[in-house]
Amino acid sequence: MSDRITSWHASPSKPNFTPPPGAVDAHCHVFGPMDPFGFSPKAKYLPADAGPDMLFALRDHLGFSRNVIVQASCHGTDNAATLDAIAKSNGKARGVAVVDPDIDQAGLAALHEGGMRGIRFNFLKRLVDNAPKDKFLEVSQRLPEGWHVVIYFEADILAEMRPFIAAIPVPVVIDHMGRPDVTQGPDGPDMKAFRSLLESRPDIYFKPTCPDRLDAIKVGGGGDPWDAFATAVAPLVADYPDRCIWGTDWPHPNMDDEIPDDGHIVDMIPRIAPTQELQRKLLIDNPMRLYWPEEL
Ligand code: 0GY
Repeated sequence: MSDRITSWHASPSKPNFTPPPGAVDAHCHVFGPMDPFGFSPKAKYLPADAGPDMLFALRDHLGFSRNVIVQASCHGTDNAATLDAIAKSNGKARGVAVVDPDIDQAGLAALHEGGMRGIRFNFLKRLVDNAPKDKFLEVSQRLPEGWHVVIYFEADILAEMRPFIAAIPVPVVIDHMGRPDVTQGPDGPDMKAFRSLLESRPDIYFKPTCPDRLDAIKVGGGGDPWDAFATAVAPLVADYPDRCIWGTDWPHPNMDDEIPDDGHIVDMIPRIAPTQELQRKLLIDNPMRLYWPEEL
């Protein structure tokens, strides 16, 4: 693999929106540092180091209180870098692991002890070589108490994902709403299909996140300030206020052009969740229920 990619903004602006005290950035990652946390031999991208110090500095700069760190595909099923970041957070971070589905119960218990509260199943072919649904279902039946499953897929496979999602025995969180085409608008086919998935069971959460990916110029969107994203997503948050959690997606894996300004990403929050009540649910109540339920 060639050069290491720097996928994040060097000096993100201070957002105009001030997150409420206790707000959780519930979708972010760490990359390494590569020494000592090397990347997976199967990684599809090789990022520059973006370790916990950088993540926590960004958290403070943007006005957040906590992080949920999602194990990124470049680290494969070795969760050491994510666990290290959680350990360094003084209790202000928890995580979502990616595991070999053959992991034993002691391995799962150790991840729980290290602050993990869920596992992620990634179905993006550009990120992972295979996604064995039967094995994913088996491991999802023996997760530690209180865990959930995070699923990342794109809108074109939503229909084929439905029986799999229906069979998962714990709550489900869908990354980036299953990547709908937001330029279709709030009533377009992708959003309609996603709403129908949400209607299929009451414990599916979603992340109304990643305007920079879903409303990018290179996919036919308008780019920052991501108006199509705001138009398509605000009604979804309004209709499912108890089922959404939000995150920056820093350090924006794989973004090699149109790198977003994280201050602008935060300024999307009042555009998709315009009231203080919606903001509290999106940024505090819903993520706390999934990641720090003992503090409620
Ligand atoms: C995201 C999105 C992406 C990457 C990963 O684990 C990952 O590498 O999640 C992506 O490339 O779309 O949410 O981080």
